[in-house]
Amino acid sequence: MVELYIASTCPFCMKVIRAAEQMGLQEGKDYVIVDAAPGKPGRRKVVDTGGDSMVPFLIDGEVSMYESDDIIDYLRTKFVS
Ligand SMILES: N[C@@H](CCC(=O)N[C@@H](CS)C(=O)NCC(=O)O)C(=O)O
Repeated sequence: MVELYIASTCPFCMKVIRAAEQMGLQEGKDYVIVDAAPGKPGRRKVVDTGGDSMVPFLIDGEVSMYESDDIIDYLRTKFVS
């Protein structure tokens, strides 16, 4: 399942979540949200996987990416198009 690493204070993260909801995607079915606020275990996973301490971050199997617009495009291609 797609993992979305976010921080609740991050507007780029909220943009991704809003877009996912607008696509009709369901948390727990299509994607899981992982708290990646600074100091949380999710942030460690972000850094270990992608090399940067930045959110939003998507992991889907071997695929990973940081940019919110790229993440939205990825979700649209995977689930909608
Ligand atoms: N260009 C990125 C910007 C992401 C960004 O600036 N994220 C901020 C939080 S809103 C961040 O991760 N800052 C470092 C941190 O929170 O430690 C995108 O659109 O996804």
